[in-house]
Amino acid sequence: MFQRIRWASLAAAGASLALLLGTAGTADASPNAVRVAVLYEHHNFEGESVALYADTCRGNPVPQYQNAPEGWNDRVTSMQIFVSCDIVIHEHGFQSGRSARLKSGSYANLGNSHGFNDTISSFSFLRPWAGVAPGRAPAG
Ligand SMILES: [Ca+2]
Repeated sequence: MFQRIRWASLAAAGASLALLLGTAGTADASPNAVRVAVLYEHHNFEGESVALYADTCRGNPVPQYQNAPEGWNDRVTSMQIFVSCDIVIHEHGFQSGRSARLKSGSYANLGNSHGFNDTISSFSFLRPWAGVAPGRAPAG
């Protein structure tokens, strides 16, 4: 709820939005977006962070980040994922390379747990109860 309110106020701020992103930044947010994850630069949720937003993970097509948010390619080491979506992390852009599907939870060191230290380049969001394999969302 707080995130929705914050985004609304940021959107109203218009041109000043870019100045406010910083360490608590948003990425590709829309007015109906909910926060689905926070990315962190270092292990144990330290260093700079950025949130990922999606309108929903309950419909098709589910949203994707074809590339990491600006400045975040090959940088993420820990991650928190909230209950709204499962997230597939991908080694390369456009959902290519190695991948791993992560359910909601706290991942303190993606290098140790999944071999993904400073290597994530794109994301897919999946409905939490969907049993499909990681990868691209179904087309239209
Ligand atoms: Ca990469």
